[in-house]
Amino acid sequence: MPKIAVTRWIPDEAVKVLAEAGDVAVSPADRPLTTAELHEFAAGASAVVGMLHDRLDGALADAAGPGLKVVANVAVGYDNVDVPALAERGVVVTNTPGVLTDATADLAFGLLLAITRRLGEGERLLRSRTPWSFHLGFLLGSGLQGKTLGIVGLGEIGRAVAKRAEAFGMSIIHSGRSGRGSVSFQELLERSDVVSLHCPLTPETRHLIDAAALRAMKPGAYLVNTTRGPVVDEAALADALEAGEIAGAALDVFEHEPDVEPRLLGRDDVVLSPHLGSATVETRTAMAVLAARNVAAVLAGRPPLTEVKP
Ligand code: 8YV
Repeated sequence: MPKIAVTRWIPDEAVKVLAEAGDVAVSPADRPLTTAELHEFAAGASAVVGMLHDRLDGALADAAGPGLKVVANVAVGYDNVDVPALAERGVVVTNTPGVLTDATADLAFGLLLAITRRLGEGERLLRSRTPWSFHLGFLLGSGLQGKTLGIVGLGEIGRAVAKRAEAFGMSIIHSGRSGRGSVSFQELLERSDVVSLHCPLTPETRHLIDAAALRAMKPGAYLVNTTRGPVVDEAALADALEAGEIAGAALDVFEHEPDVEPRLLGRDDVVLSPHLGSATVETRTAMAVLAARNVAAVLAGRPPLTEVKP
């Protein structure tokens, strides 16, 4: 039976699918493996099921050995995977598009509501047992109706966020190449009341939101990030918030994940969640099962369901 190395806990439903295709070894560590541990764990594997915190590259394939056929990333993003290096070694790469679109769009919209309606601040106020009473000027947020949402990266998740925003009476612009609402990135920054990031992390999008981009945003605007942390220059974001250049930010992902820029942690105009975009029972199960089906297909000599082409 081929060895299938799974780098972190996955739901039983996915283990069952994998168990029909090979001998499944799930890392018992309740943390990301170090590179050395990952390489040792993958030795002799025909398939590696990896997480977004694993570096899945040529060195991993070399450590696994010539029997490695497939690397299945349990995420739609694959900036942690060196696809060309794996392709060179004849290894198929797969990801998990589609199944996490709604969950991630829901979380993005939840963060948007949390930051514009100051829910984090309100929660902290109550939990700190601070005395309060209702009054007309208390913890006022910013309404969404008639406001403009700027979507950076109009893929499946960006479109799902647009759909939600339309239902809330927002108008949508995006920096996608064409179609209704398409504007330049610069115009998007200048016009949006909320900028929501949905582009993948690539060399081109690393620090796309830098000091200049933040300066171009409206002073009353908010930033929402549910893609990858390094798309935002976190130090520049802290500077921009300190200088009052934007009104707030809601972040599910971090530049140096799991660490968070310390200056953001103490700010009331920041809402933070620990990479929960796809974190529902249903979605995480669907992601893991899709990854497992990809592995099973490749090991059986069939084409994978969702391949990342080099
Ligand atoms: C996240 C992800 O939960 O699949 C991915 O690539 O990172 C998602 O599952 C989401 O993008 C973060 O909000």
